[in-house]
Amino acid sequence: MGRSWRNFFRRSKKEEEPSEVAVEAPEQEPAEVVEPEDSTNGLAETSEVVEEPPIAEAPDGDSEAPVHEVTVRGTEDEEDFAPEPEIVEPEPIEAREADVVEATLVEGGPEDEEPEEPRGWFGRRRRRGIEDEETVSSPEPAGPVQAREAGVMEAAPVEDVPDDEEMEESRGWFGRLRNGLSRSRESFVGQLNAAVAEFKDADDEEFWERVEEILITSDVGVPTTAKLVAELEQEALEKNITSGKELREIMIEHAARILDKPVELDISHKPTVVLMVGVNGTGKTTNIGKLVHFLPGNVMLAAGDTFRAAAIEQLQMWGERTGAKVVARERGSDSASVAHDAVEAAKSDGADVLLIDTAGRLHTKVNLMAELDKVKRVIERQLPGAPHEVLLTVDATTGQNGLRQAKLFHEVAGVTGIILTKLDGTAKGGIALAIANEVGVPIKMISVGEQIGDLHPFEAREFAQALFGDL
Ligand SMILES: Nc1nc2c(ncn2[C@@H]2O[C@H](COP(=O)(O)OP(=O)(O)O)[C@@H](O)[C@H]2O)c(=O)[nH]1
Ligand SMILES: [Mg+2]
Repeated sequence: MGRSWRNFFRRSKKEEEPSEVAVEAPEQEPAEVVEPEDSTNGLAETSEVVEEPPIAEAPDGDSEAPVHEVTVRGTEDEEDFAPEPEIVEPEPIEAREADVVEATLVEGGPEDEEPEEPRGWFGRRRRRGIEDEETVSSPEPAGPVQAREAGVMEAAPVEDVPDDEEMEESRGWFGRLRNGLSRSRESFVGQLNAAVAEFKDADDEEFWERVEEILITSDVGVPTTAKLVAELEQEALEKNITSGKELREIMIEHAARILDKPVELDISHKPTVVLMVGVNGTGKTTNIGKLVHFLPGNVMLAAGDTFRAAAIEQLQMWGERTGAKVVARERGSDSASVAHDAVEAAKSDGADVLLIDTAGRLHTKVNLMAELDKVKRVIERQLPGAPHEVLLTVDATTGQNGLRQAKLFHEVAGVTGIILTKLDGTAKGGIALAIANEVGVPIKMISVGEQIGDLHPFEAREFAQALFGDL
């Protein structure tokens, strides 16, 4: 089974009351979803600067700006964006839940072996004497794989035994995840299926080349494909694998290993400050709204996207729906000032978690860095050690562009976790592998639709199973 919200949040010891953490939130559409206004086609690399309101000096530590009121002026969007990524209407929930599929358990392969000379595409390139900047790193030792625990529940410590409600939630989620990933599965897994059906033995060079081609064109990317195929080929040779079915099991195992990273969200501080960053349109505000439903304790929101039309109302709407207090200033204000006010308010109100939205405009790296840096510094000054988590939303539909964004934001803002969004509208689910392998930041949550229940903690094996399973 997958990871539930209950064991997703790391809380301070005295708060760890197992009884009432994450109750499954009601599945309702947002009353009014603000039209997606922009695209996520990567950050501009040029020195062209998008017009922006002047960034005011960082507010003083003791500045008192009473700001729980908002005046919004102007409705048109001043931003200059590339075309919107295609978003497929999510299927109705009933249809998704009808298609619940049990996760089948797969025996793990060897976990600690160091690969010898890499084989596959990378090995072949080496043998051909082609230099490559990308090095194939040895596989990380597999951590505890959550999904396997379902099969050994008797042996697990008592607190790990999921209750009926969690089991139910997990099954429902897996069906939804599978559905969300159906476009990815149909596209590249469909092709892999055809290739694997013809698999006979691990010495077949053409077969491995075909697999590499499919993975590379499915946004898994060159370095990660090289690593994955080298590992697969090696294991298939060692174990003398001859059937497509066994090969698929190894594939799931190795993909899960690449994806498997610690995903807990640290909310043990009081208040815990979570900064949400990412390019416009990738899902920051919507996923803040969804996350509020699952977070235990008293949650406060800060409308740090002061630039985009309607961003403040969008967050306030989520505040109304969830009962979370929203700290905001008028549009065009300095977002660092909003962050400042919000941290003050969270401290004085005794909030447990403060989620801060940001703008993430498509502009230059220098400006992005200056802006995020300023917001972070202001937060740190108000509350040493904060922000405790910096979450980055990456829109899966943008494929390799999303990977570039993740690298850049991590460099600029020190990202602690990624929320991979819009996996429902894309055939590019393979991007998760590239992100996990190349960015070095765990994917902590994934989103497969616009509804509250479409956000979920990430679980490596479950994801690999949903992506590669049932070829
Ligand atoms: N299909 C789909 N749409 C999503 C998902 N996450 C967010 N969205 C939609 O993407 C659009 C942009 O989201 P928003 O939160 O405003 O992005 P922001 O600019 O980063 O704050 C909204 O219409 C959301 O409802 C998802 O997982 N799947
Ligand atoms: Mg937003």
